[in-house]
Amino acid sequence: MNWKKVGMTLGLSLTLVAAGCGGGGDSQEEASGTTPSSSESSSSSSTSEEASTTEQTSTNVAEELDYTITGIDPGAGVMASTQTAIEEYGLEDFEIQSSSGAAMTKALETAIENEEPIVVTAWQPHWKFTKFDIKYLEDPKGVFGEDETIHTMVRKGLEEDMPNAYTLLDQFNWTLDDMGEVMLAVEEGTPVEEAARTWVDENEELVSEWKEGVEEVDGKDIELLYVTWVSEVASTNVVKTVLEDVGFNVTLTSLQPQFMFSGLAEGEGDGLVAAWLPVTHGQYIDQFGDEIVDLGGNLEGASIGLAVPSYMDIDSIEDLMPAE
Ligand code: PBE
Repeated sequence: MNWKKVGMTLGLSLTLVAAGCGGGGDSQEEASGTTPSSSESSSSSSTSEEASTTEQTSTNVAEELDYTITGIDPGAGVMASTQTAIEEYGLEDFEIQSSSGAAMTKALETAIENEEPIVVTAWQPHWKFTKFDIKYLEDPKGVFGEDETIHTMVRKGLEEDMPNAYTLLDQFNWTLDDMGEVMLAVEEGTPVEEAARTWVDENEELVSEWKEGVEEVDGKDIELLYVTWVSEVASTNVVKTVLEDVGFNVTLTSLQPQFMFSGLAEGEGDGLVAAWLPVTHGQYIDQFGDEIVDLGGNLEGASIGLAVPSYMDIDSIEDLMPAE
């Protein structure tokens, strides 16, 4: 399989993240100012006016959004769920624009700077919820599921071939806040290896639990598969750092989501810490789960959904529906 090529393409999108972050930090203030219509709210008898406003808003929202949902890479679970949402909520007039995580956050940033409407495929943990004033749209039909757990998975035979790596991967476990710290450092410009190193050094106690019963090895090769979503860049690099600390020689291979799972099933790589369940990557587990060993959750409380800037006057995916 052509790992290199895929890796390079994704490497480029990482560069774009870095470029996109550099200048954006201090130009946000303006966007959070007052809304232009706030002086109108003094009029009291506005029931009928409100009703028609709601209807109009719906029409306008779909139109103003150009019937477009700004997505990320096509193989992402949140993209598949968005396609399901389009069907379930009768949003057939909408199109999902696929791009990359970096391009999505850039589009979000630009829209917010201009206070324009935008709806994006979103997930947490992700720094966009800290950096931007955005909200998930309610999902009354439950298309995007409830809280997700991120799982660690390894290839068949790893337990026998590399028991120490297996034990360490099995014991890897952290929280939303932990992952958030690494992600934020990277978003603020720290090279990811350095951010991972710092986090590992500052969290010795937790990390020592992952290493319990793990014996040092002498330069054994191990390959972890991942996708360059900012959350997975953070987790995979932290695990790499700890594996290196016990003597492994770690290669990270970035792939498109489907190849991350098929690659592990075929034994092309040794493990991954990036499987979101039950909904996000459910389709991949249906497809490849029998050929993969699931070591269980490494992080609880993740989530996916559609998100909009808080200044947008809608709260639910249902509100995207164009009025008749
Ligand atoms: N994500 C980040 C991935 C899983 C991790 C939400 C973009 C996805 O949708 O597949």
